[in-house]
Amino acid sequence: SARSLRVLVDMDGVLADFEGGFLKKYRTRYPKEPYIELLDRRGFWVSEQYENLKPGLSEKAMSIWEAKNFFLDLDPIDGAVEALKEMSSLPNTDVFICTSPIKRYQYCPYEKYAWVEKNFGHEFLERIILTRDKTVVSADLLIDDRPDIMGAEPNPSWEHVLFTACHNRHLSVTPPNRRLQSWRDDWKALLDSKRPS
Ligand code: UMP
Repeated sequence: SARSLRVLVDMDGVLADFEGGFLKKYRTRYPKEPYIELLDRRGFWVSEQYENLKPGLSEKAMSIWEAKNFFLDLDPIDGAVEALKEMSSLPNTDVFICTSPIKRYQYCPYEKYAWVEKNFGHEFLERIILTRDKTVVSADLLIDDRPDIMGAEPNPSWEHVLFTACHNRHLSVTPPNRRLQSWRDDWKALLDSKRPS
């Protein structure tokens, strides 16, 4: 078939280590406050788990990712840079980075662009989709660590494949739903399973 496979790849938790970057800066800024080890993370929302740990802590958590250089300083997830570059170079494959910026917009949208340029190169700036609603973006696949992806479109065109992260690894994913365990997992087979035969 002439049509290319279109893949949306999420940024935080899939390409950029949001959880690791958060915990490191949180502990540095609030050394006397309790924190949650990555092994004990449950649920997509860091802010909710911190609020449950101690009332008032969600504001301190949010202050970390709302600060200048938080998104810019994130380390890439293991294997992500190599995998995404290779994916983009495959024939009949269109790759987009699809990410939801926080609503406190002073730094985040700019830093997401700068992070992509720094880690993937200028040409990947063509590939960024910033949206708070991924359901209205059409694609064959969405690789994302958020379990519940909802929005205006009740029947998104993509298959959501759950990318394993500290907060979602205990969730049971049952067929036909699928996981990608990491970038060392067989993402090429996943893409091939969606290609027209
Ligand atoms: N985020 C929050 N609160 C949290 C955890 C994450 O606002 O407790 C933000 C960080 C990202 C966005 O900008 O949510 C997640 O975007 P996606 O990974 O769904 O694209």
